[in-house]
Amino acid sequence: MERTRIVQVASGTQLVNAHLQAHYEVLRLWEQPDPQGYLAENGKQVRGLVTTAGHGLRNEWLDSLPDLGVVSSFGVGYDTIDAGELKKRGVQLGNTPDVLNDCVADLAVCLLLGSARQLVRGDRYVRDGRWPTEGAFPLAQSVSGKNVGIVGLGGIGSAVARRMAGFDCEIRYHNRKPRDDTPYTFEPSLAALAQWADYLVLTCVGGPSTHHLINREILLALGPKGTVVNVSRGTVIDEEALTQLLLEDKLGFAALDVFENEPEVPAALREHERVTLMPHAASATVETRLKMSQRVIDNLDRFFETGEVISRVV
Ligand code: 8YV
Repeated sequence: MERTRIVQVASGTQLVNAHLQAHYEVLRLWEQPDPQGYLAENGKQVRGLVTTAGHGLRNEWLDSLPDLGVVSSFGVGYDTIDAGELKKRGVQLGNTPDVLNDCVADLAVCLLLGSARQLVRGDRYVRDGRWPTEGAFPLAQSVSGKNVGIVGLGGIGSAVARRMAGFDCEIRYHNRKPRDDTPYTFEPSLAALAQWADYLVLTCVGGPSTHHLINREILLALGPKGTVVNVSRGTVIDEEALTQLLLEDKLGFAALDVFENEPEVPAALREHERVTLMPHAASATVETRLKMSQRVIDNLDRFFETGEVISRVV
């Protein structure tokens, strides 16, 4: 039997690679020095495309893929994929929401606590043998009972809120619209939320709608005792303003999993002692990556079986 032809943009997890290899005719785009030219020659009869939130999909490719019906992307974010363009062309887009909410929220809390209690610095202090000679470590910031502002109360934001409520924190949130299914207080003004919050946690979507949402004004409102935690997208924060305000001591702390120009992180952030850094790893546990992989596979297979992906963006 002839196999369905798909394009794989980047090598995936073992599970994804093995499944695709076993069930589809896979065009491995990442091995092509000229992806555009390769697709122009081989794109006919391609019915599916598998990519990741990080690698996305270039609109220029689409004209070479006239038979494309489905895009299955590894990750919940799809800011690197033009969902509107796919919709226009009648191509379904599937992503991997929900299965990673707990895992991403865990890392947000980990970053928040780690930054507040200076976990990384403390570890280094002990390892470097400074404790016996320099004595007690500088005092940190408390977490329990503090104010936590959440920017983007979706599945991940709600999971962060539940966790921080367990630390007796008061939770407020800013969204495009208030939600009527949560116990948390809606704050229509992002600046007012930042002013109120000790910890401002970003769990909103990326893309043009949130580009530099967290700008100089918002960071100034958060202030010299405030902490910004970002597990959303690097583009949500004006990174230059963030760096500047940290250097001027007008912003307290930053705990970041994502950056504007990943994997490049500006030296000023890497060298700043009140910054905690992670290499975009909020969903990167064995268990969660397995669930995400399975959803990528299920979205694709289900589309070819029923005409509908499971987790449909468009
Ligand atoms: C992954 C992510 O790092 O889900 C997302 O949107 O950013 C992360 O879970 C990403 O999918 C890897 O490309």
